[in-house]
Amino acid sequence: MSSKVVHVAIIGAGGVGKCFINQLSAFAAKSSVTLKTILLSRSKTALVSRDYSGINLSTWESDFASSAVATPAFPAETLDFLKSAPGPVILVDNTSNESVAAAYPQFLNAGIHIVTPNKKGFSSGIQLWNDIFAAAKNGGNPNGGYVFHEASCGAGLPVISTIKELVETGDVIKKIEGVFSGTMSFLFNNYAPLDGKGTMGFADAVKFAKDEGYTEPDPRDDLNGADVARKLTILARLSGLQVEDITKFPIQSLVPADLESAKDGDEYLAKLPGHKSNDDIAEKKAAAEAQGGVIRYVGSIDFSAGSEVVDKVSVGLRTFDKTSPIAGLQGADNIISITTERYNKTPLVIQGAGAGGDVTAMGVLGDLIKVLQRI
Ligand code: NHO
Repeated sequence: MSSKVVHVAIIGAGGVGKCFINQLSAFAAKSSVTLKTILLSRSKTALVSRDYSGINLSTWESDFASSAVATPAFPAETLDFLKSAPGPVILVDNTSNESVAAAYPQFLNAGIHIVTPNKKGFSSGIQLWNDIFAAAKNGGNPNGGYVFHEASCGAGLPVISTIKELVETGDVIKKIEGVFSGTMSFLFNNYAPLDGKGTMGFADAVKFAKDEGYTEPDPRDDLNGADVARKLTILARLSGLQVEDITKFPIQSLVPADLESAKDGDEYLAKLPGHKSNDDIAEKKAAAEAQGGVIRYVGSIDFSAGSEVVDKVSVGLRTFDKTSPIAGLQGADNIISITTERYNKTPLVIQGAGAGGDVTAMGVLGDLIKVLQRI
């Protein structure tokens, strides 16, 4: 008996994409479904299996290096190619590209399934969120494709699936708070460690986090708080709070205003030592220590606070008692604490590595497996 064939199109092969391809390759070798990767693209060049027979994943890196095939135009050419596949297609978006995310509704409406760690589709304007789920099978369109985005918050940690299940089973979310950024976690765990022995200045701690590979290529993309704000927007929407976009609640940026215009991450890192903003953060660190606490960069959604999004959602530095689980985090770990009607006295807590290629790719492959189980 021949096995079912499912086609996979992978857009983006950077840090997460490479890990994903390795994991997919190992999974495909033991899967009862025949998985054929028909597209593997980066911004400029691609591998394309025009006859839909599948790309050889064991040699993809060398094949890619010698490929002169231009990446098919997106979305039109890519959509036409995928729609003509002789069977179901799962599109894996491993980019952080906003225009790729903006085209999800078209792909879903064509019955193409989407799995992605890209936050843009789910944390930009609410209209895109509504359009994505109106087009998706798991949003009510019987002819649409499935869409899953577990790794858009907490990498491979089961944050999104847990919140969805709480809501679907009739629980009511009261509060979500925690450390949502692996970069910010690593930065503050080193800058303000529990033992009070942090000797690095803030600028050195930022550089250390960058050198250890934890920050985005331009560290300002983590330090301005937008990454955490995007994750909170996703969780708030899943919990039933209509957040229009990330401009609707306060975000404490740790990038000083005059360094926002630095031309790139290198210029920012070069100008940060000696900048007055380091003294401001050092003062906050000292004030926290004087109270027996430490500063951590956190996000919070308190569904009972006030009546507007601006009252309920916030992102920024806060002081935590040294005995609190948030203060005691290690490395680049995330911790997400969810208080609900059911988990009322003791919140449900999810904790573990929240950044990095392998754990993020695991969330994406887990989503791909969810699609395979449903089609
Ligand atoms: P890269 O390494 O920049 O790779 C992006 C790839 O996309 C490149 O190959 C580029 O050529 C390709 N690309 C861009 N536009 C394209 C286009 N139009 N067509 C074809 N290819 C295109 O990015 P990463 O690190 O691999 O990230 C990929 C996605 O995963 C991003 O959306 C990112 O936000 C998401 N993600 C990454 C991580 C992580 O740890 N690296 C996490 C979650 C999601 O949980 C993690 C996290 O939040 C990290 C965060 N910085 C933190 O908590 O500190």
